Amino acid sequence: MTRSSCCAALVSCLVAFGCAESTDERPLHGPETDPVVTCEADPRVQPFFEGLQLRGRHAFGFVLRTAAPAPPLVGTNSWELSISDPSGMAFGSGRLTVRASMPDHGHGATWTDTSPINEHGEVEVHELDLFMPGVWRVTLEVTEDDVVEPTDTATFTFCVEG
Ligand SMILES: [Cu+2]
Repeated sequence: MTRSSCCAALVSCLVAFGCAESTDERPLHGPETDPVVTCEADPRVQPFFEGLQLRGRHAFGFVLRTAAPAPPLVGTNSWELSISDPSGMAFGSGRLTVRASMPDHGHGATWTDTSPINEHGEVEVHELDLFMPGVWRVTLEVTEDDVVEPTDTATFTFCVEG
């Protein structure tokens, strides 16, 4: 049941039966009445598909080539990405740092993954631990060799159902 149909059902219940004055002690929210967590219709989330491409503010390209599982599920996820420089050529050096957070819950992930980008601009991330259902924001930072600050960043926002 979606949240809106849940509310509609509650309103019609109040109108028809005067539930507000009921002495029934059963809580309105609990295991039987809470909807299954879904955020697919959330306007912030992006449809998740293999081949999804993002561009950073400094024109680096980030392509999510493969994801296992696809779409992402609660638990450990593995992604393969390709990074291109502002001219569109493979960015074949440096490293990719991945961070994750849940904006609705006000918490981050317990991990940060930094992996080397190979000479073809490819990078694999194997330990993306998305440990709760909901909206996840995953930030990708590409950093050149011998540099501390990220050269460019991009953010995926997507729904992990549960
Ligand atoms: Cu959370």
